[in-house]
Amino acid sequence: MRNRVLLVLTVFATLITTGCSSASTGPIPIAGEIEGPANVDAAPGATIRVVAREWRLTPVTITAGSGPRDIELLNQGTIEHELIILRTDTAFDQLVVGDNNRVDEEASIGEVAEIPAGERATETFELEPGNYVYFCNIAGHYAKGMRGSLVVN
Ligand SMILES: [Cu+2]
Repeated sequence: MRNRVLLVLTVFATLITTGCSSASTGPIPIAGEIEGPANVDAAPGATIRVVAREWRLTPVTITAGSGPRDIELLNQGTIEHELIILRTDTAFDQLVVGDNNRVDEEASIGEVAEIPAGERATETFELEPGNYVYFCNIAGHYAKGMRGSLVVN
């Protein structure tokens, strides 16, 4: 009898532990406190975090040093989003949107592919000095405001 109680307690404790550990890697809360400042001067070597929501990306402007940089996309919206980085001297809100409601990605230097709401993903980008625009290129999202400016020194 005592062994059975112990077994039940062990199973219960395992379930609680498993539940907690999966929660920490699962969806993050959609809360305001993670969204940072509108303009970021990225510290050398630090991961650059971009928060996606409908219909904006935060920060709106990023300044960073050149070299390999990790860029994290954190989706705090309610639908799927992505992050495309395009090298261009065009202002971040003046890119041409095609008939498909998307921006031409030909000059893209890389992307963080679509991630579901509540998730995050990081990619490493080789940033050379220059002007870039980052945006979500799911149809309609750029025009609705999901875009920002990256200047690499
Ligand atoms: Cu989007």
